[in-house]
Amino acid sequence: MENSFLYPVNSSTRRVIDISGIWKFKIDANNEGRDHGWKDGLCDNTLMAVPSSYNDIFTDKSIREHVGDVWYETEIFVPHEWESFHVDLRFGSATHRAVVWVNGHEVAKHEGGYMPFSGRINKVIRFGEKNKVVVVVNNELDYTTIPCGTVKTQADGKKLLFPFFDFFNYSGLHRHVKLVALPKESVYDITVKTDIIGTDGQINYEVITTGSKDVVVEIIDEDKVIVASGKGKKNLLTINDVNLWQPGNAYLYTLNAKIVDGDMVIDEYPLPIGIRTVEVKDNRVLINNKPFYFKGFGKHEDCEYHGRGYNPVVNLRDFELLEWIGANSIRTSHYPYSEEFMQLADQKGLVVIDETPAVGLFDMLNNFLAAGLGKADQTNFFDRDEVKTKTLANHKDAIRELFLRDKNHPSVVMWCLANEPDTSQEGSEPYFKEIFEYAKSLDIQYRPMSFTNFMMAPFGKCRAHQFADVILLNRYYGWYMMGGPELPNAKEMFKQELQGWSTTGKPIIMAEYGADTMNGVHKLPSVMWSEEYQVEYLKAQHDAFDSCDNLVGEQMWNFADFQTTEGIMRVDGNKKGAFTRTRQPKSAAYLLQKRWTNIPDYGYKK
Ligand code: GCB
Repeated sequence: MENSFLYPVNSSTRRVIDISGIWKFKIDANNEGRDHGWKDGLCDNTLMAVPSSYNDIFTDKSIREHVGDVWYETEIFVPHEWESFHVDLRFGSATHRAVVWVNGHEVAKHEGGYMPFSGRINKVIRFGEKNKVVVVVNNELDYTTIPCGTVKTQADGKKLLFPFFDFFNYSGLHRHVKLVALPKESVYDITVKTDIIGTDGQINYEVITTGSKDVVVEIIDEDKVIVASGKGKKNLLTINDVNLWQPGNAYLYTLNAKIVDGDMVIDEYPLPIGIRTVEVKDNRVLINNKPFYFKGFGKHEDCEYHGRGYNPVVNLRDFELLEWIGANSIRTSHYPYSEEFMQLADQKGLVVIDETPAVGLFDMLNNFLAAGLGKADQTNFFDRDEVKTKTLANHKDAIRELFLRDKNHPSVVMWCLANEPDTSQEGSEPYFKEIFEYAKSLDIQYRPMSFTNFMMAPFGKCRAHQFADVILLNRYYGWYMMGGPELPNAKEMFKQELQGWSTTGKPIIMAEYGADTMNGVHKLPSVMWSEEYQVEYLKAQHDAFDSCDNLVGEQMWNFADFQTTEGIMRVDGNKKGAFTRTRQPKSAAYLLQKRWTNIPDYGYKK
C-alpha cells in the first residue's frame, strides 16, 4: 500500500514526534555522496535548519545556486513503547526529490517537491536507542519534471539550473519531519463529499482502513457535541440545522473515524471538515448555492532567509493582511502549499484555488533573455516525445497526490491543473484532454477545474480552455505590453479580449494581473515601477473587469514581492507585490482595500 496522505495527528491511538530542528548538512559539490556511502553518515558537515530552504542561509554564492544533491543527517530516538506500532518517518516535502535511509537502509524515495511522503521503518530501527537518519535531496529539473526547467553543465563540471518559471528554485527540506506511530490496523484514507439540503447538511464519507475490522464515524461540532454518527466504511450522515463553512465565516466539524473491535478502539483519526457546496452554473461560480466573487491574490511561499521553508509566523501575518485588505481568496501559485497553510485556510474561511506544481510547460519564454536573443529551444514543448510520455505521467502523479492530500479541505473550491502552459500549441490539446479527463475521474466533489491561460494563447488561439470549467486568465495589459503612456489603450484592448472570452459562456477569473513596483519610488506624474503607476495600472484593470459580466473574480499578482532567478527583468526578485517581501503595504494595497471591502463576497454579480 502507498503511504497514507492523512496529516499526522495525535489521538487516543496515534503518536507523533516532530523531529525538525538543526540537522547535519552537506553540499555534494562533486556529486560523490551516492558512490561514497554518505547514506551511512556525513563527515565534515555543516548545520542546517529543518524546515527551511538551504539557499539563503550561507554567504557563499555557490551554495545558494547549488544544483544537484545536498545531504541531511539527524538522530532519532524511537521509544520502546512504540514496539507494537507501525512506525513511519514522514516528510512534509523535499524539493524536488529525495531518498531516505535509516541506519543505512533505504526506507523512502519520492519525486515531486511539494508533497508529503513517508517510509515504514520498523524493520530497520532499534527501539529504545538512537537511530541515524540520512536524506539526500536533489533539485535538478528537466522537461519531464513537474515543474519544468533545464540544467546546463559548464566546462568545469558545475551545473547551472534554468527554471522555466519566475520564482527562485528554493530547495531542501521545506516542511516538518515527523515520526508517526500507528496502530497495526489503522485508518488509511478518508474522503468526504458534503451537500446542503434545506437547513440540513449531508456528509457522504468513505473510510479506507488497512484491515477488515468495523468502522464507526462520529461528527462532532465546535462545542464538542456529537451531532451525527454512523457505522460502516461508507455512509451518508445528516446534520440538522447545519453550520455551513462560509468564506470569511468558517465552521468546522470533526469527522472522527474509529476502527473498533467490540468495545475496543483500535484506531481513531479526527479529520476537520466543513459543510459547503461548490458548483459552476452558467457563468457563475456558486459556493453554497450563491454566486461568489473571488477577491485576492496569487501568492508564493517565500520570505527572507527561510526561502520556501515553512514559516508559521509569516503565514499568520499573511492571513492578517489578507483580512485587512478585504481579500477572500488566494491561488496557491505555483505549487501546493504546506498542509499547515491549508489548515489555516479552512479555519479562517479563506477560499483556495489549489494549484499543482505544473509550471513551465512551454518553451518560448524559457529564460527571458534566451528567448529575447532567439536562443530558446525551437521544438514545440508539447511535440516532444518525452513530454507526451514522461511529463504527462509526472503531471498526472502530481495531480493524484495533490487531490489525495487536499481533497477534504473545505477551503479548496477549485483545482488549477497547470500555470501558463503553452496552449497555443496543437499538441497541448490531446495533452490537456487527457489531463482533465484524468483529474475529473479523481474528485468525487466534482470541484471546478482549470489552468491559467497566458498571454501567448489569447482568445481564439487557446486549445485547452474547452476542457476547463472556469477560464483563469493571467494578463499584463499595461505592463508587459503597452505600458506607461499606452495604458489607456491597453485597457481597451484588454476589454476586447475579455469580450471574446465571454462568448464561451464560462465564468472568468483574473488569476494574474500586476505591475512591478519598487517600494518607496514615487513619481508625479507616474512612471512605470513607481507606486503611482501600480495604482493607475490597477485602476485601469478594475475598469476592464467591471465591463465584463462573466468576470467573477480578481486575484492580483502578487500578494508580496518574492525572490526569482537573477536577470535584467528582476530587481532582487519580482516586485509586483501589493506588500513588500517583509509584508508592509505599498500604496496599491490601500486602493485594493478600498475596492475589495466594498465588493461583497456573494452577489456582486448576480
Ligand atoms: C506570470 C507567471 C508568474 C510570473 C508573472 C510575472 O504570468 O504566471 O509566475 O511571476 O507572470 O510577474 O511575470
